[in-house]
Amino acid sequence: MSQVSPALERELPVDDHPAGLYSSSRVAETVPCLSSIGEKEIDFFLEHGYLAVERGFSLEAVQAAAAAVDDLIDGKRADFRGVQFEAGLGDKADLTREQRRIGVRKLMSFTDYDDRLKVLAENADLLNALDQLLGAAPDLFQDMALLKPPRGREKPWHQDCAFFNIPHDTPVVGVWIALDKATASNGAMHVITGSHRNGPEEHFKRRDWQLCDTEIDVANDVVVPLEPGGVLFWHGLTHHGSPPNGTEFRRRALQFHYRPHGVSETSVKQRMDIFGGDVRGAEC
Ligand SMILES: O=C(O)CCC(=O)C(=O)O
Repeated sequence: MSQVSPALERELPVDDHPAGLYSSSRVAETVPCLSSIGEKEIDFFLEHGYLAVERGFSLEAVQAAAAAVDDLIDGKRADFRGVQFEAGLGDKADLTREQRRIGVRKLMSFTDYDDRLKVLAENADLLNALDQLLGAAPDLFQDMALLKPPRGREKPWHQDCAFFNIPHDTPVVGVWIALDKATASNGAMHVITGSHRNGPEEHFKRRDWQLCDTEIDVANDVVVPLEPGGVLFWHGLTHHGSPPNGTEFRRRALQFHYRPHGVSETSVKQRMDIFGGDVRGAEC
């Protein structure tokens, strides 16, 4: 049965991204599990800017994490303030529990609120893989979940480092863990293979803080479908995004970002001097 009730359906936002911005003709290959990551896989990551893992976490761990996400949405931790709803949902007080669950787009900073989520970010095999991918001991510096609701919006193409006040040449690795099966139809992640090697690019405030649509190298788009528990690693400068969820069911994923231990913060101005296309009057 669809997760969209007729009442909620009317209020979900219309997606207006240009046609042809995502291609699913190239599909990511995966390595079997986190412990299969070795020299060959690190070389792949360094060349392509991403690495997909078929079974990163057990189904039990993923189901526990998904239940923890629902508990946070349901307000079981009264002190948790990190819930953000999909645009256009009106007064949240009028939503039923099910409508709240499927109306949430993002959870921010949850690992300290539920051990079922924290254990994933601290998993020994994950940290070992990150140690190799970063070439240094990893520090978790951001945790969030993008829970793409039924017919939820696109996340436009961007580089994650455009959001972080850290030196742009700091190696940053994002980790995306599928809680539901992610497919080309429900908004799986897409990456532009090798794009991290071009360095930082200007971002613009359009549908989001994003790369210019006309600059996306769609010919090198790779879609990353994953089963629940599958993991995507990507470089902080890799162009990536996700098209709208065209289905009637939510597509939930956790996201953790790691950087080498001991990196110090820069300022918004320093970040904008590099990534701020609008600020610098660039054309898009
Ligand atoms: O989960 C998604 O659909 C996209 C997530 C993403 O790229 C981000 O939040 O930076």
